[in-house]
Amino acid sequence: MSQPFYITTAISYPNGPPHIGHAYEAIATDAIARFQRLSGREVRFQTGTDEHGLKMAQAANEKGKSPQDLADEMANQFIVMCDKLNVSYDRFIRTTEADHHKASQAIWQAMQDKGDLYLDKYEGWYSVRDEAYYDESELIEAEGEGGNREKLSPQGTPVEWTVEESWFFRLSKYQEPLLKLFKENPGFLKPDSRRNEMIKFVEGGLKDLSISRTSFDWGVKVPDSENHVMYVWVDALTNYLTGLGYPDKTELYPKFWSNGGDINHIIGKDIVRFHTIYWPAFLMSADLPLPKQVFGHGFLLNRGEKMSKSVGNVVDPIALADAFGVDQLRYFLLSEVIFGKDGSYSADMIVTKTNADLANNFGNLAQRSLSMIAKNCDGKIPIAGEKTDAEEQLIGELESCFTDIRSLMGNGEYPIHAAIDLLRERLSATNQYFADQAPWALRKTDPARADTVLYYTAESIRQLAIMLRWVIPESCDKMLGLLSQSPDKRSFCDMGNAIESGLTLPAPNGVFPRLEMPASQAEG
Ligand code: ME8
Repeated sequence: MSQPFYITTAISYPNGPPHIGHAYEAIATDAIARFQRLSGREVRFQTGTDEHGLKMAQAANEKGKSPQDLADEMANQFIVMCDKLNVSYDRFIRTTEADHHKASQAIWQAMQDKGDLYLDKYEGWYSVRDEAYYDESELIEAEGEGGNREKLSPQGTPVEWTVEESWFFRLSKYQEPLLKLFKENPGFLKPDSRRNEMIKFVEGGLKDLSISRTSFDWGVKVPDSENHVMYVWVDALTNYLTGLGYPDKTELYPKFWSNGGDINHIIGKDIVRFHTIYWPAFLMSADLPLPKQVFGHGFLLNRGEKMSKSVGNVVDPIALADAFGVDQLRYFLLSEVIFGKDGSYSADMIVTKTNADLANNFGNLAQRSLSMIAKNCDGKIPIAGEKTDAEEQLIGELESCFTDIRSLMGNGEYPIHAAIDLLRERLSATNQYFADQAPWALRKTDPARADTVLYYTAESIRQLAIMLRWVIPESCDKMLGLLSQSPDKRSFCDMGNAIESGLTLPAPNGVFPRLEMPASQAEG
């Protein structure tokens, strides 16, 4: 039995509704989780919301609400988004839950017991939007939102000079262990380009990290230091442990974390520092095992501009899914964006790509072949005669595609787009096979041969639907339903069980509608 697989997204700030960047991360992580499940692995997939911190407190204040009310309202929208997009999480965690406070206090205590925490005074440039302190040397000078030149964080967000009493974490102590981690373990941070950036950052010298706040109280209380709340990133990162029951170490924790667990964090490129420097340092301090991999995906750009709630050019993922279809949105994002790089989105790109690959390629193939089976074979999978070279090639290439996508998805870089490209090529090749063999013409000259062609076309569709199920689950399940495949016969281990002749099929109907540009999106 292969090792259990734990995969997480970042937990999102619910200071506003989810945007397409959140949807992208959830969909990509879901695709990887589904791929692993189809491969037969035991998977635990966690996502959720990061509800503490000054950013949440300020957003609530601006809206005239309590932070808890804002968190309740917005977290619900994130849950609705995940459910709508078929994101197959096992746990949706909210950091305001009592078990999360307990877990955060437990890791704090473990770091304190190690002698890694001390009380001091902090003075520095703080960005509320990034929830991070910056060094003077990291700041940039640029035009701020008021139009004047001002000091901004490296992310371009406003910073304020802040002085407060604070607990500190001895991050400096972990400089060498972190460099060792990066150097000895090249798989820890992917893609590679992000690793070099982090190595440079650590080599530049690590300062101890301020990890508590006294200026506000919306957070997890520091044990025995009641006027301090934890810096939001300390509690946020701990969510990955909370979801496994930590500090209880009896059930999920040993299965997915401690026993050499295959632990994978999928996050955006802007928060790689928190996940590959602070997080492993906290874990080392608390004597807990480290994740196997942190993957920093790229950003989704709306006509070339970074989207953010603060900037205001947010695209509502639920509206997009309503306009184009859930699987259309999933397919577009996963096939268009090179995983790890930035990608761009527009409404006409979604329409063009999904019409070409889903409606015309996959949809037409299924519709044409299954209607022929309905009409000419009494709605039953026909009997296959001897394979000719054409079928040998068709089936042989599907087999190698199956091997190739598994090896691509197992190489630690998750080239989702490349795996989908291979599948798209197989869809085109199957369409070509169908067109070349022309079973409608064979029907008149050689009906047994026409049956053979229809059989292998149906078998190819079955295999393709199983191989694409992690990308577009709902459509592939519809397709497999049209082939009368029971729900427990739709995993990678069923690839080799060819469809049975004589199986009765339901009346075929279209799985992928052709999209028109909806009027509501025409401007986008
Ligand atoms: O960073 N394209 O929350 P968040 C792709 N609470 N991904 C994007 C994106 C975009 N345009 N914008 C944001 C936080 N993301 C913290 C995380 S984890 C312990 C705490 C990604 O709501 C972003 O990179 O700002 C992050 O991975 C996730 O969405 C949540 O972002």
